[in-house]
Amino acid sequence: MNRRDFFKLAGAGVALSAVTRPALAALPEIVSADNANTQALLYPDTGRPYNPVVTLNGWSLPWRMKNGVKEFHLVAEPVRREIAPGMVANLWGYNGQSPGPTIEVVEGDRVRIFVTNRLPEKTSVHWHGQRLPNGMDGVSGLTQPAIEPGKTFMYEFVARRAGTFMYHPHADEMLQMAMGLMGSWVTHPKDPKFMAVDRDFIFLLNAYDIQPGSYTPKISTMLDFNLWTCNSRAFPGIDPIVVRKNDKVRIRVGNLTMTNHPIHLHGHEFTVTGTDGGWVPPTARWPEVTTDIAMGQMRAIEFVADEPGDWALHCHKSHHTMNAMGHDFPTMLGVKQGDLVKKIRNLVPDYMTMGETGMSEMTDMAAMMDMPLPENTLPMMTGTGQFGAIEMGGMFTTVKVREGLKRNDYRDPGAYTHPKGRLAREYNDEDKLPPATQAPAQKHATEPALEVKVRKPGAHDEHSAH
Ligand SMILES: [Cu+2]
Repeated sequence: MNRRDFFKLAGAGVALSAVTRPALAALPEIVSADNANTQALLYPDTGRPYNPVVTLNGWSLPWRMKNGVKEFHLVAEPVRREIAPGMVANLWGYNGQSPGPTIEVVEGDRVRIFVTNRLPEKTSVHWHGQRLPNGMDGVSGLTQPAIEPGKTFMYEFVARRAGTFMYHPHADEMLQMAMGLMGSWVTHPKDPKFMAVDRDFIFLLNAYDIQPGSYTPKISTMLDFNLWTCNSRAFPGIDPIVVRKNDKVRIRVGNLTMTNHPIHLHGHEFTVTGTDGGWVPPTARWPEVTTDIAMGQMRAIEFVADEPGDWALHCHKSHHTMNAMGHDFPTMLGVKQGDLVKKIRNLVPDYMTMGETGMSEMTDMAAMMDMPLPENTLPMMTGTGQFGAIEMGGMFTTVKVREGLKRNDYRDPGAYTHPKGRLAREYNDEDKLPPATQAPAQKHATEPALEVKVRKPGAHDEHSAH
């Protein structure tokens, strides 16, 4: 399929009154995405060669080469983003989606980025982590005047350092980032063989507070967000990371939420090979299965995908693998509720409790309690695997390791087929469970009487008294 098929030109149907016609002619065309699918790799047809990245549930922005300068055109604008099937959010983004498209350049490239503001308020773009002239750093008021609505600004600098970066506004920052205005940036090394991997993925961690039944994030929320997303997608809306067995895999993650996220990979150890500051020297790396990504940080992790299967990749804060629902319900484990809930709901229609045996039953709570979910609201725990409910939402996806995939095939291969005898199963013997016995008391092999001398602080002893 032609990559062009994925895109529509944003010109049609969009008011261009903000930008004057002669100015528009000199600007690079506006390329826009109208859906949240992971798009095909964007291979460079001009400039230095590089190995492109896959933006999870996103895409990379095409450029035009003008007198040796790579020119990109970002348009900050209100967008509608599908968070997962069944829920759409009114966000702010770039070029049709939130987050905006990934910008890919090569170390040493001269880059010119036109930024058109179609938001109702002023904005700016900060190129997070880059070496650049101070006046290109995008901090409104400090390093430049803000970009007023309808205006287009031009940023220009040389991408001096290879690595993983982000871009986001530095104007009314809290509101604009709570609305989803952000994007990823990769500066590839000049030598495509340096740190080369077989598959290279990138996404941003972001979070929203969208109350059940509504479409627009609350922008003053400090910590109590209810939608934890990767590239503004919540599980099961996040695409799987599909790799071939024995591929060397890199996953680049940036955090633009208001809290940290310990990102955990199942089945493999990885090393952190890149941070905000660049590549980690090989002698300074150590193996991990979880790496904490603080606010404003980026991490590149790498591993060899040598264990076939469907491996979970998720934030280890367990309330970050849940979707929006009330979090103020009481713990009812072991409490016999009978038809109490129904009686209370006669008085308090929205009353909900956690189940008496746990929360799994909330997966089909709507049916159980004869209560439909509010409009435009994702179930709290959702997603279905080949063995039933996964009971996850939020920052959760899978790394699908398969043999026999084609070189550029990133399509979801479906559920993993487990080899015979390599799947957890019910123990089904005729024998009864053995009776429980007391754990034996711990005994030391030899128990010499220990003499402990206690020296009280301040007490005069032979060291302090002269
Ligand atoms: Cu998290």
